[in-house]
Amino acid sequence: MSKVITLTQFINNGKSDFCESVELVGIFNEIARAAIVLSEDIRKAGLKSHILGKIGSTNVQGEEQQKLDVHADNIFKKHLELSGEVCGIASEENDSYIAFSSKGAMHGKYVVLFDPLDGSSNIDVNVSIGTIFSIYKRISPSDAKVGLADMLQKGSEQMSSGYILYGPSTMLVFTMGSGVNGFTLDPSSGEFCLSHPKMQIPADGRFYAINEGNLNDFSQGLKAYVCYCQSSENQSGKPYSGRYIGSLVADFHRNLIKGGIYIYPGISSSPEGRLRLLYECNPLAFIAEQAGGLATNGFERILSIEPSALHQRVPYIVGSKNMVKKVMSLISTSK
Ligand code: AFP
Repeated sequence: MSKVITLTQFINNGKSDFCESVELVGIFNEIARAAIVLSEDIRKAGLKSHILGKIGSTNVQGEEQQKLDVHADNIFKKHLELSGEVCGIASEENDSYIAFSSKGAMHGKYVVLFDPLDGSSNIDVNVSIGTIFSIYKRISPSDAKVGLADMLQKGSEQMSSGYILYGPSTMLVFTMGSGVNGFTLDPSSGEFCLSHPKMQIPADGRFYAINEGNLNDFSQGLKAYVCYCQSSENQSGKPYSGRYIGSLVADFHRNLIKGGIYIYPGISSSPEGRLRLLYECNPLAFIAEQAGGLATNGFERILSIEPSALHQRVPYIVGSKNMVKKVMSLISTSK
C-alpha cells in the first residue's frame, strides 16, 4: 500500500520549492482548519435550520446573503487572523477590506482575498459549493497599517491560490506557483491527504459550462462558439456535453480533471459579467495556468489585469488551452 502524504508533510517536504514557505505553512494550516470546520457545518446544515436560508441583508454588490455565506466568512477571518502571518483580508461578503488589529496579526507579511462560499444558490439544495482564496505578499511596510493597495495587486503577483470543494468529499486544491496538487479530506483522521498530485488540465475537453439562459445576450463570437460546441465540427467530431452547476468551483474542478471550458461573459444585466476578479477569477486563473490551461476575459490574460476596485467584475473564460484559444479566435474574428 502506498504511503499517505498529509498536507502538512507535503508542505514541509517541499519547503525548498516554496518561497517564504515557513509563513505560508502557517497560513495553510489555518486554511485547512477553517475548511474542516466549515465542511462539518455544511454536512450538518440540513439538520440545523439556523444555518440554512437567507440572512435578510444584502452584500455590497446587492446580492442577498445566505446565513452560510456569513458563517463561512467569519470562520475564515478568524482562522486567517489566528495564523499570525496575515495582516488583512478582503472578501466578497465585506464592503471593504479588513485590517486585523490583534498584535499577533497586524504585522503579518501577507494578505488573503477570498470568496468564503462560492455557489450560494446551491446551499439550500445540497449541491456542491466551495471556498476560493488568493494569498499575496503585502506591499505596505510591515509596521504600517495594511491598505487598499495591498489588496489591489495583479493576479500575477499571487504567492499562492486555491479552492476547497465541499462535494461528495471535501477537497483542497492549490498552487504555490510550481504546479497544482489536490488533497482529499479523510474524515476519520481529520487530515487532508494528497490524492491528486501534479494536476494537469487536458489541452482539449468535451465539456462546456455556460449559463445558456443568457444566450440572447452573447456576442456573435460567443454564439458561434456555442454552435461549435454543439456541432460535430469540433475537434472531438461530436457535440460536446453541456455541464453547468452554478458553482464555479465545481465546474472548474470537473474541467481541471476531465478537460473543458467555463465561460461567464458580460450580459445586459451585468456588462462585466458576474464573477469577481479578485475573489474568483484570479485565484482560479493561477491554478489553470499552473495546470497548463488558460484564463482570459476574451482579450487579455486574467492575471495581467490591473485591478481598480475590490469588488470588480470581469468577463471570464477559463479551462483547457485549446478550447480557450478557439473561443478567443471566434471572438476576435466576429468583432
Ligand atoms: P455566488 O458565489 O454569489 O453564489 O455566485 C456564484 C457564481 O459566481 C459562480 O459560482 C457561478 O458559476 C455563477 O455565479 C452563477 O451565476 P448565474 O446564476 O448567473 O449563472
